[in-house]
Amino acid sequence: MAEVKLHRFWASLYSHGVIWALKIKGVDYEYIEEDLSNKTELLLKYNPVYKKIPVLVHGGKPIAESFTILEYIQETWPENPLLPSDPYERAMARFWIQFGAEKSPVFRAFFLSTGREEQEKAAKEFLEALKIIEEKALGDKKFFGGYTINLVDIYYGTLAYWFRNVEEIMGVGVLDTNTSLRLYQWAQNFLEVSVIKETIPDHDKMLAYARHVRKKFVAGQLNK
Ligand SMILES: N[C@@H](CCC(=O)N[C@@H](CS)C(=O)NCC(=O)O)C(=O)O
Repeated sequence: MAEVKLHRFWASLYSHGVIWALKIKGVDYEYIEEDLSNKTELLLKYNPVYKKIPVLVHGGKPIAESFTILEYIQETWPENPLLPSDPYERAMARFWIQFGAEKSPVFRAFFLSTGREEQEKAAKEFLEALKIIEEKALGDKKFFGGYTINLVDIYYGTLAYWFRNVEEIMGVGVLDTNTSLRLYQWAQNFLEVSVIKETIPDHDKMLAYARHVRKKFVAGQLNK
């Protein structure tokens, strides 16, 4: 099998989605940890357009942008499918990933909000988005993919474990049994899947990193 390498950053949610997909497919790969303030020459060469991680390098050929990478993984290693075989169901899975991507400013605003009024507004919009996902995409299923996880689970799963930090930092329950019982249960189920559980970074380390990022945003040292 051609060599597979992944340029990543340990705390990056985008990197995690790719790692989970590779693990589910049973693909062996080598990690290349990037320091985002001092990126390797190779990363800049492989992703000259965005200069961001993750970048997957398969047989010397680089692929950038996490969703493009996830689709590539699915097409290259079809075992343990991460998208439905039915074209309509596949289109629906892509629809919900697209919905999440469009709502990402809402998720971000919630994490970065300061002051009571801003926080309440952000929390309201955030919960509205969660309700739509819960009612229209998840329904009564265990996972978005049914009995097993698919790319929609992977997409929202990166948020599921990030939420735990957000809740702790903001002192607000996001995914709780009162507001979103089914999504809450889904998050619990998702985080218990062995490939997910094994690869999630240490909680305290991640929490410290999330606090650091939020502090920098609030201080205006990073763009919202
Ligand atoms: N749309 C990209 C986003 C990737 C992204 O934002 N990567 C961040 C780390 S989480 C990065 O490389 N940041 C470095 C930079 O912006 O210079 C994807 O889905 O892969």
